[in-house]
Amino acid sequence: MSRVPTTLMTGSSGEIGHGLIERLAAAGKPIVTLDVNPLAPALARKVRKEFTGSILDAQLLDRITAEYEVDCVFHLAALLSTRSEFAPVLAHQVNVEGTLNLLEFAQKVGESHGRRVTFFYPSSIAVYGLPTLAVKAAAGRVPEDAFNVPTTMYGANKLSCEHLGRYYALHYKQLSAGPAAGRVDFRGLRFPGLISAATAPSGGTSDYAPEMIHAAAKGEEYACFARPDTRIPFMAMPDAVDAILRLVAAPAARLTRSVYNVGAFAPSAGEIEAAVRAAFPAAHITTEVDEKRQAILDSWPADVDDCAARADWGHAPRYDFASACRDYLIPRIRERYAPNPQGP
Ligand code: AKB
Repeated sequence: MSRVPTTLMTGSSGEIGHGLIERLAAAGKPIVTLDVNPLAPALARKVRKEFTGSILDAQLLDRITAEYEVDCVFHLAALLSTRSEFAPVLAHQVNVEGTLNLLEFAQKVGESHGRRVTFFYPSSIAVYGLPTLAVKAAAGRVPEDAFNVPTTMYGANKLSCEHLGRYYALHYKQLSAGPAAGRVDFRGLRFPGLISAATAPSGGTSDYAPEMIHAAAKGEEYACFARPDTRIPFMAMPDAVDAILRLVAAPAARLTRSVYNVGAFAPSAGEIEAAVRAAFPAAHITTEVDEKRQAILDSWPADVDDCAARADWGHAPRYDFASACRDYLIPRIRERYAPNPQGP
C-alpha cells in the first residue's frame, strides 16, 4: 500500500507509453501501469508496479484504488482506427466503456484523497469527418469545433470520450445538492499520426508513414496503402510526449478548452516516400491503394489549426518534417535495425 502521490498509466506498453514512461521516470515520478500486454523489461524496471490486465476489469481498478494514492492518470489504452472497424463492438467497449471506467476511477480516488485528479486523454484527428476531397482541400487547417462528424468507430469513440471527459470535469452530477462534486481535471490532445523511431504502430490508418520508414530501414519491401497525394498531419513522438507533459503541467486557469488540436507537419504520402528514398536509396516501395482505408484518410483533415494549444500552454513542436527525418527518425531507425557488429 503506497500513499505517495502516484501516476497511473493505462495502455503503457503502446507507442506513446514507451516514450512517456521514460520521461516521467527520469523526472522521478512514481508510476503504476495497467496494460493487457506486459511492458518491455527495460521499461518495467522504471515503474513501481506493473498490472497486467484489462481496463474493463473493475476488480483490478478497485485493487489499484486501494493500493495507491493516484493523483494523475494517463489513459492511453485504445483500439486504433483500422482495428476498430473490424471489431466495432469491442472498440466501443475498450475505447468508450474503458474510458468511462477510468473517469469513474479518477473521480473516486479524487473523492477519497480530496484533490482533483489530472486525467490526460489522447484524442485524435479521427474525430473529424471531411465529406469530400474538395471540402478537405478548401478547409485547410481545421479548428477544433468544425467537421466533428467522424466516419469511423474509433473517431466516434474518441469524440464521445472527449465529451465524457468534459462532463466529468465541468458538469459531474450537476443536479446534486452542494458545491460542484467533480474531481477530474480532464485534459485532452487531438493527436495527428505519430511517428516513433523506437516502436512501430499497429492497427492505425496513419500507419503507412511509420511503416514505410521502418520497412526501408529493415531492407523490407513495402506496399503503401495510401495514394501519393494523401495528406494528413503527423508528429514525431518526442514532440507528442512533450505536448502531453506541457499540457498536464499547465495551470488550469490558462486553459480555454478541455481538448486541443496539436500539429507539427503535414507531408503527403508521396513526400514521405521521397524522403525515405533519399535516406534509403535501395528502398523498395510500391503503391497498392486500399480504397477503404483511403476513404478514412480522405475524411481526415489535411492539417489542424493548433493556435489555441500554442497560445494557452505553449505547444511548440521541435521537429518539422525535414528535421524530424534528418535529426530523429532516420538516424534512430537506422541505428535500431543496424546489424549487430558482435554478431547475433
Ligand atoms: C490511427 O491511425 O488510428 C491513429 C490516429 C490517427 O489516431 N494513429
